[in-house]
Amino acid sequence: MFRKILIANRGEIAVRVMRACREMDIRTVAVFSDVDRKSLHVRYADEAYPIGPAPSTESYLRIDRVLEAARRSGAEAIHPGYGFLAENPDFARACEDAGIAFIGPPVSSMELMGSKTASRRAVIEAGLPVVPGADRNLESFEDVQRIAAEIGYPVMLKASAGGGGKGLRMVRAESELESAWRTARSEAQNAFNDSAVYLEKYIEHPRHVEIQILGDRHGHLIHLGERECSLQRRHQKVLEECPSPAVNDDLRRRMGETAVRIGTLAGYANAGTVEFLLDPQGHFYFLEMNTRLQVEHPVTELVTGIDLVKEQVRIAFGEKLTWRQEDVRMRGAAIECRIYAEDAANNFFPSPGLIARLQAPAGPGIRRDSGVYEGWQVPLEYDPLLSKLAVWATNRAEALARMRRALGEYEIQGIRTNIPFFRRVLEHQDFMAGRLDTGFIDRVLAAGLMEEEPPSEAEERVALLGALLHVERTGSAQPAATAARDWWKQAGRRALLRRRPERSGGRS
Ligand code: MV4
Repeated sequence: MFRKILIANRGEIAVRVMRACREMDIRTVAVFSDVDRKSLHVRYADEAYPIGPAPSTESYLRIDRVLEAARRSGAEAIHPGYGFLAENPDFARACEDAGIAFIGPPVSSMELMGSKTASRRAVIEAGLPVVPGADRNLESFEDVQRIAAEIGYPVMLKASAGGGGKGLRMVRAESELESAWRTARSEAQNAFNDSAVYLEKYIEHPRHVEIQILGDRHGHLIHLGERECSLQRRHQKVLEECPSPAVNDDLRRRMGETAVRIGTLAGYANAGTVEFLLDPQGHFYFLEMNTRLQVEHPVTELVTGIDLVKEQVRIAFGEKLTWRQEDVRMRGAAIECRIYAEDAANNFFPSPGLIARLQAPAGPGIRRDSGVYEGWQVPLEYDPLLSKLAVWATNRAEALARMRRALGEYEIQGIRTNIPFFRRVLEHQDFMAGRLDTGFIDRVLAAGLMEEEPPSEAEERVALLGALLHVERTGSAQPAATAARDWWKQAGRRALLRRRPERSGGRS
């Protein structure tokens, strides 16, 4: 087995990969930018190398500096995590050229799946389901007009270079087509330096369901079931679960077999994810394939009991898969919340800063993948993901109750987080019933999910009393300094106030 692995990433995913390495008795090498000197992944690693200034283009995206750290440390393999260089075929090639194993798929699979139109064409040629639409880039508006009429409205314009909702335009009628085409093209040009767009039939109220696949370099590919990822905000997932409330054994088998065939046609090895849209009638369509370990992989691990990172390492070393399809069993239900440093009550505005206090949930069925610690400063240069809180229970209802309990135990002070948002989502009737689709988050936010309840009369009286006592004791109308606050006592008081049942007069 490898003796030493470099992790070309930061935050929670770097720590996650290192944990697998430690259990496998593999030494770990961290890389870090100037602002990450004190980060958790640097402290966790056996050794660490600086790779440049804070902007990721000067550090975590610098292939030359990452490879130089690998060479100096004597690492035999590199795990890229997700994001940064994870889906960059040039990086994978540069690793292999340097005689370092890239813990990921073959370069050719990454290249095929990196193009939305090329991967779509390959899936169509194999006779597998894709959303009806064009199988090539559309150069002229006349082409767009003709194909849109053939497909039938509503249609979706998509950037061929794809991703993140950029260059994505839904068009309800022909009268909107020309201006939508122009905006989609210029957005695609700005985001990807490639203005190519193509067309698909617009699927109404779809779910985003993805299949985890795992393949070795000896031609064996299996799937590990699905993840329900419909809860997204601005094309960013916020909560994922396994299994999907919309998938039964038969659908799982059909989607799984389709995913394995897509992996096979791509010559895939290592861990990958095939994304599908699932329409309300239960038809599924290939969307794209992600050639990396995904953020939400823990829910699959909790339900299958398979450690995806360890499998990735063994596969990259050349070992055969230890799991046959018929050995993969899904047991119970898992949910994950992505805990971000952002103010959910203020349009999810980023909230970096000092983590003044951190009290993590614990107890039965809880898994927390964190990249932070109390006393650490969340930098503003990167994605503000603090941790992923995942729970497992014997069924979905118990998993929801367990997640509510875990969120209630989670105390993060000094910065704002989206925990209050999750508390409300987990109490939403439609979410609890499993009635969700990709429009859910926008709908519930528009319906006032995060609106503050005005304080009750009782709360106002308590506040007034507190203010009076403060003036009396200090002789000052200035508020006490925030630094002197006892957060535990405060939290306790808030919780008590919240629980007061005597809310009088017509508020819900
Ligand atoms: C769609 C679609 C409906 N019909 N394609 C958005 C990002 C990209 N990954 C694919 N996306 C969509 N493609 C057709 N033909 C709806 C979406 C979509 C979506 C998909 C997954 C998760 C969240 C979403 C939110 C809005 C729209």
